[in-house]
Amino acid sequence: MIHLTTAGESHGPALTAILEGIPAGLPLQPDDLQADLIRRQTGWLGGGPYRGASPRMKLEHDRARILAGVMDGKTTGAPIALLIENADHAKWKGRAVDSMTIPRPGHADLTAAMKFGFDDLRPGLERASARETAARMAACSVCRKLLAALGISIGSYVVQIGSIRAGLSAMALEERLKRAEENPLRCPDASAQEKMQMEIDRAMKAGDTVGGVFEVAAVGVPPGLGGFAAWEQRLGSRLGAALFGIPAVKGVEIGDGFAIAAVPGTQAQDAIRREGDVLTRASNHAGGIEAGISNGQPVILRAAMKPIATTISPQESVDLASGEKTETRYERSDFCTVPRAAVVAEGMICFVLAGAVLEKCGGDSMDELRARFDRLPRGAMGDFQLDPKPKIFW
Ligand code: EPS
Repeated sequence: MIHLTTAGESHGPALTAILEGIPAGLPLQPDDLQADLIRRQTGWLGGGPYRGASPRMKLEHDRARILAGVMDGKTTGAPIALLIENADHAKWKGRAVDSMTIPRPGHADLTAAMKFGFDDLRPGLERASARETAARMAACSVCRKLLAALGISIGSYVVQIGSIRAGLSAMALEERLKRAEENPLRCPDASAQEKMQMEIDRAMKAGDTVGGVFEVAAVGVPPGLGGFAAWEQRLGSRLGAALFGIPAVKGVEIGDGFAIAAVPGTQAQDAIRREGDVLTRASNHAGGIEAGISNGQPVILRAAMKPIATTISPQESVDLASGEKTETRYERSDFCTVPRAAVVAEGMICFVLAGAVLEKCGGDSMDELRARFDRLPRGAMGDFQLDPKPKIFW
């Protein structure tokens, strides 16, 4: 129902995004996209980036221009075109650039060279760079706006950086999401947050990088999004694919994911209860998705990010021009991107959920969409039509 294409190289003139399928009538200004662009760069809205974000984040002041699909401050239903200029491009334009022939293990350098037969590694890494997520973020922020108009909100928080884990088991989801916005590492646990910054500082001092784990939550998601009739309809498969589409993400879980594999079946489910006229659940191990369909509980996803491949300390490699054993050379990069990736993940979830809502409800205008969305069943007893009579099915 909705489709997103981005284009642009990390140090080219600009990044662009075309987002198709957003209904007409959604109020949209460049300022609406600004908060997410700043959060993607710095981790939060409270000031500059954390220590260990790429120095590029201080050079770029990402701002999206809306080139198409919006008239008189409202979407028209036509494709939305967005453009973010690369400030760093000025340093590259017209300049002869030294060849790059030594691939960094873990980056796109080697796989791109093998795949495309490049005579230099830059054409691969320029597009593979996580700079692309700026364009994605702007487009996904449009999806966030659509979801917000329907009462669906998406947030994220960091649960682990390197070996430091946040202690969040006693903290309600709402509190986690609120506290994540109060520090650039997006960690709701203040004492863990300090240790996480020290972990990043240690990695920087050692010329190394550090990975981690973040969680993304969507609140207000109605029951019934996704499907199980085909594997690609499953909401989990779509959300998982979207998270795996973020550079350096190597693991994804839904709800209690891998941990639930170790407990008996009777303890792994979320008991169904009736409170007055509505059904409630005793827990949310399922992360808001059962059998590929949203169940009305918060949708919770977790993603593990490997440490960034670009390190100041050299790593073993081979010069592809000479064939000689050698070591990697340093290119400017982040030392830790986990908090920034968490914000990108919010965007990806916004994109998938906006698509799933439009698939379920349709509508060419926001008014049509909203009217259909408001009529969706929410799991009240009166919504069910079960009949206890026996039936002959086949
Ligand atoms: C990024 C821009 C890039 C990197 C980083 C993310 O800019 P530059 O290469 O000029 O420093 O800082 O890219 C990566 C982490 C990567 O692996 O490519 C951005 O805007 O997010």
